[in-house]
Amino acid sequence: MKKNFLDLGRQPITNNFLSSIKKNKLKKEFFYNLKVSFNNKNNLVSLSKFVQPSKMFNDKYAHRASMSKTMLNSFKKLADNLNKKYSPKKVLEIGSNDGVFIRNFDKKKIVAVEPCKNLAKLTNKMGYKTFPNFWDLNLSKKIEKKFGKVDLIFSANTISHIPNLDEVFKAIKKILDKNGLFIFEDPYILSVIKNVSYDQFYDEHAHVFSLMAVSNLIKKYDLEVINLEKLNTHGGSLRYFISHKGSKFKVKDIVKKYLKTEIQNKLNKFSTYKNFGLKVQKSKIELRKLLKNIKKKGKKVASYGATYKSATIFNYCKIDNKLIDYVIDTTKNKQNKYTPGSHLRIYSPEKQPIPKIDYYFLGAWNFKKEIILKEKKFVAKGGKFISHVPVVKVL
Ligand code: JHZ
Repeated sequence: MKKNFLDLGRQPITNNFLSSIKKNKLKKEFFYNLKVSFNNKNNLVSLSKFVQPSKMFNDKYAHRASMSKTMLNSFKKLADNLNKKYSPKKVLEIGSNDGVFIRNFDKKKIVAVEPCKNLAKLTNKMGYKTFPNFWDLNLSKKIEKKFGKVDLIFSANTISHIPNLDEVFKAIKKILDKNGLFIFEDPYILSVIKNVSYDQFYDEHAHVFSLMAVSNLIKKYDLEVINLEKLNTHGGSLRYFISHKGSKFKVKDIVKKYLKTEIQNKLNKFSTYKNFGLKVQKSKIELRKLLKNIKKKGKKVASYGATYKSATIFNYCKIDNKLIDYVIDTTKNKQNKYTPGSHLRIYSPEKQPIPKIDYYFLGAWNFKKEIILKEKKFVAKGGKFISHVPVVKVL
């Protein structure tokens, strides 16, 4: 049974960066109520109501995974390891975004799937065969007919975006070679709880996984988790290595170890999520208090990174341009637009309207290290960062 533990209020589509905030444009802005639930049957954390995928993943998709050095390096390291260890013959990626993973492979080996048509066009132009569709059983059958079974399937920050997980795993079961590997990574619920990073919940994140939940979901398809890797990316992610039961792969000890840790952290208990929900309410009060105090002193605050995550923060905490002056982002197609719901103007870091910003709120807190390294001059001039994870504070 699904039971709600968190209410994040009225929220927009996080990819809906607005070109104009004129009244007639704002009238058309779509909002929904964001509530998060725990299912005690399979231990899965999901949105209580899903937003229709076609509303989110369209031909104007803004996020470019290759905008961060951290992600470029993470995917290159994985691809190099996979090429060395398994030399896969056919690689399928589900949710290939701007080609940040597949660019590390021989073009002939790749089949990619990307429902955002602008992105699929981009990787097709790069020479990587990309299907501009949602991942489902029909598409899996179509790809198998054309290319045969695949021995490696990869997916980063995508499986968590698909409401119907039964369809996902059925489609994977169908096309994965009998000794093939399906590897996917997504934000880890234990990290979300520890960091109080409630901003991992938004329209696109239909689910936030635990190992327990993934194991429960795949067992009916005779699939099993054989290995795991804990990643620091996106504030703490888990990379699952999955194969058919009875394949050549043996289940590694780390899988049992993680299951034990999850039980110790009570990820199978509703009370854990309820307590997390209380911490989220406190975080909202603290963030508003901090920003109000800073603004009272006449200081200037910009948000660093027009992230999808920060849509949840700004809309839940009711942050507008009285508390944050504007947002900066390196992604060209977010610049000179407005953030969804909160309507803050987004600028290129090189073209900021205020020459001396006092504080940057880390909207992209998951890239804290990379950003602080990049912003040495800002820090040397007395500039400070604000973060809300794990507790609201000036760093
Ligand atoms: P980032 C998106 O979420 C959406 P977001 C999606 N649903 C998802 O799951 C994750 O990605 C993977 C900018 N930036 O990665 C680039 C700078 O401006 O945290 C990005 O716009 N300067 C698919 O948006 C944003 O910040 C910098 O120096 O929450 C980061 O977005 C760096 C490092 C980044 O994901």
